[in-house]
Amino acid sequence: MKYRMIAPAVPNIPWQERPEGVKGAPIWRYSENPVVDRNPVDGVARIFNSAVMPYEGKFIGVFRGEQTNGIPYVYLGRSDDAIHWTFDPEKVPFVDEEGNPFMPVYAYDPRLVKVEDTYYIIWCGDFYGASIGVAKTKDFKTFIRIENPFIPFNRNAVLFPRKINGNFVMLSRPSDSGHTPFGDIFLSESPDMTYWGKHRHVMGASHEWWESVKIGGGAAPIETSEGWLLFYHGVATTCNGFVYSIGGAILDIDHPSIVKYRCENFILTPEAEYEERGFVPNVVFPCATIHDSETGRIALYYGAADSVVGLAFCELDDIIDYIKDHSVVRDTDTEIGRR
Ligand code: BMA
Repeated sequence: MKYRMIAPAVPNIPWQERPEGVKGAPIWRYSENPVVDRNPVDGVARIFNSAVMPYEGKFIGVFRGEQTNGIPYVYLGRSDDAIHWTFDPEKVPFVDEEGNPFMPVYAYDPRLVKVEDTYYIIWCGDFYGASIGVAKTKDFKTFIRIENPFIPFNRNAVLFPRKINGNFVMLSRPSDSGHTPFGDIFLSESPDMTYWGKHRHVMGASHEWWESVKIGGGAAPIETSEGWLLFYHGVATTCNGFVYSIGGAILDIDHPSIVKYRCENFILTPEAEYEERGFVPNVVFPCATIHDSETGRIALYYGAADSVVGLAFCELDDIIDYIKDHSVVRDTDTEIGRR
């Protein structure tokens, strides 16, 4: 391998070889997509925008379950192969730091990131307006909500998988109370997951047409020898509404508000029937990767059309080279992001 992934090996990563005829970015969809179909749990109409990771030799995940009353919550799922998932029938039972039940009003687009010995679940929820909720667990039995990191409005929060310069680091996207016709990715640091500051601008929309309305964090960044590999979402507007694609960028390893490379082309855009047709058509929304440092294989999990979960595959060397070969960065990308 040309580049290195600094992460544990995951020998049982789900995988399918690259088929003939992949055009554009070197990424291909799992032939049996979607991996989670409609009505997966009693009382849940759709599971999409969800995050999974290796756990005790198998896989675990936090899933956005749109209940039949329309309210989204986080559900826990487990899998032996990261393709066939079994979901807990009940919502994740969040508690406060004293152990009392403390359920969010709603929770969507969860991410799951392990930092040191703790797993953090991050979602978008109501804090007198849409903002970011966070909980921690060590055993996937007790889920303790900790302080909300930001005031409204904010969405698309993604934690880095390790501290950088001694602090936790989170990407987020300040927004409005509606469907937000703007949005850049910012970064914030915390010594303790309670107090957040040292806010920096990472990168903005308006770069290319497919991401000209807004962008937001996607999967937790992957540490590599070239920097942090970030799959994020970019939004275009059309006469039929928003179109969500997946983009790729590489952030500086020690100062991740500096964008080293940013791919001018999308990595994945709605093309498959289950991406173009659904509750919200034309959406591919990345929330997690499973990645294997031994082989450089990456399995990317994304929500499709706010209806189902899709899976796509790529290899570290190819995707980094594609991002570098098609990189266009502007001043607002390469500067430290403080004004
Ligand atoms: C965003 C979020 C995502 C969703 C997308 C498309 O604002 O709500 O959960 O996938 O819109 O509807």
